[in-house]
Amino acid sequence: MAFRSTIIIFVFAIICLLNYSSAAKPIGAVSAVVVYGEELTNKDSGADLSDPYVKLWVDGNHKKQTTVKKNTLNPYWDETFVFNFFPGSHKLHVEVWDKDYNGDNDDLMGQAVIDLDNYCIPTAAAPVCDIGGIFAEFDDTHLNYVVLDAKWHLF
Ligand SMILES: [Ca+2]
Ligand SMILES: [Ca+2]
Repeated sequence: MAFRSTIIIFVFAIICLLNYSSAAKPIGAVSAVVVYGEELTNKDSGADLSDPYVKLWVDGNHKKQTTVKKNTLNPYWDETFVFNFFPGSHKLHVEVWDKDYNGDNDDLMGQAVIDLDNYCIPTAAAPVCDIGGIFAEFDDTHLNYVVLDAKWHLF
């Protein structure tokens, strides 16, 4: 009986610990607009073009994603996403995927990690930081990119 109680207390302690460690409070929010992509990679064959969508997240947040734009390498989304930001984690992750409908896994078309600190850092004195347009380039050709428009602010 005592052993059982010990286990229950132990499990309870672990749950409390997990809750505590995941309870870091956000100090602000990032608003990111996925605007459009240009000259993206074709990951379909024959006469078909990729069906791109974007997954994006800021460190400490769940992934979010845009709608799928069918059969295009120059998609236009204009979709807005809001993320929390936490102390010390300020990277915006961007992945473009080709949706496949024939039962295959979707194909990764490109990915980029954007360090928001390189653009500007909101402070108590200037709590809104308008990053403006960001090119998420997926190779060095100056083609194959997604344009985002982002701002972040402290609560
Ligand atoms: Ca494909
Ligand atoms: Ca496809």
